Amino acid sequence: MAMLWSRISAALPLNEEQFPLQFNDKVESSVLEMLKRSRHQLYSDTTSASRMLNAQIILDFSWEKLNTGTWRHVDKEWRRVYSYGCLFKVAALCREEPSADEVLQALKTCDMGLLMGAAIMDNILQVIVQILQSEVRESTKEEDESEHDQVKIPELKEDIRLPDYCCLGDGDEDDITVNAWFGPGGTVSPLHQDPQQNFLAQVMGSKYIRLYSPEDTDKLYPHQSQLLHNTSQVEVENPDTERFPEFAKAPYLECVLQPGEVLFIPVQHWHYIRSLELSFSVSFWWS
Ligand SMILES: O=C(O)CCC(=O)C(=O)O
Repeated sequence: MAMLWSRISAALPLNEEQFPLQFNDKVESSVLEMLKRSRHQLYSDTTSASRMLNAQIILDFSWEKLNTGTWRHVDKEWRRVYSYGCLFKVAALCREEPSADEVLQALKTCDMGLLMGAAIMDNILQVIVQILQSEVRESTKEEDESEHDQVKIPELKEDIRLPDYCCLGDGDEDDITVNAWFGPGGTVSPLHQDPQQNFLAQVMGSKYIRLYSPEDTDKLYPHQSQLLHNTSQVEVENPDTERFPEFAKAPYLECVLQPGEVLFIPVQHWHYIRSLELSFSVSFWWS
């Protein structure tokens, strides 16, 4: 693991002056001070305990912010602060001859930053994940592959190819949005519509799906608020018939999507989805 820190530090800015820390005024000055302190520690000698303590304070503070209120209202600045916290924690873990366990902790920390944080410094956490993964691969080459269960986010993305069908439209390939949907049986996506054509590909497990035409929008009782106007208020499989009397009159199509199958959901068509078991699907939105 001796070379690990030199590979990670090569991905970092050369010195403190070149290391960006810019936030808007949503981020309190006390937090900015902690971030600056961690940045300073990155380029100076101190104990790894002290590095870890500062990083953990940043992580704990921003984690509170990420978990207050609904996700869509979380300010992106706090997601960036969280990513910086992850970066400083990885540095604290990997700086001095890390054990195999510390490298795995660093990997998990990067994964959390990639999932919950926002991209910082040209997505440096992604770059560090790749360095850490090659380190883990090298140091465990002789062991049974099945013993390694670290999350492989970049690899997962490389496994997904855009279906040729997405080229049927006039839209640019860069405008195709790929989303992965992973959850246990019983996970429900409430009835909603989206502004693009969609190919929903089922990889693992099966899903019950209902489609309603946009022509029947009036019978589906979309929320009034601007934010949720694309989502129905009706609980599709247990509708409140007194509040939503017209819902039962809306015709629909239904199916169970099985692994290996792809469902075309035309633009603006309302869809309700319930996974029947542990399920993984990928959707491709295109125009
Ligand atoms: O599979 C799901 O649960 C939701 C998929 C979906 O809503 C979409 O692809 O737009």
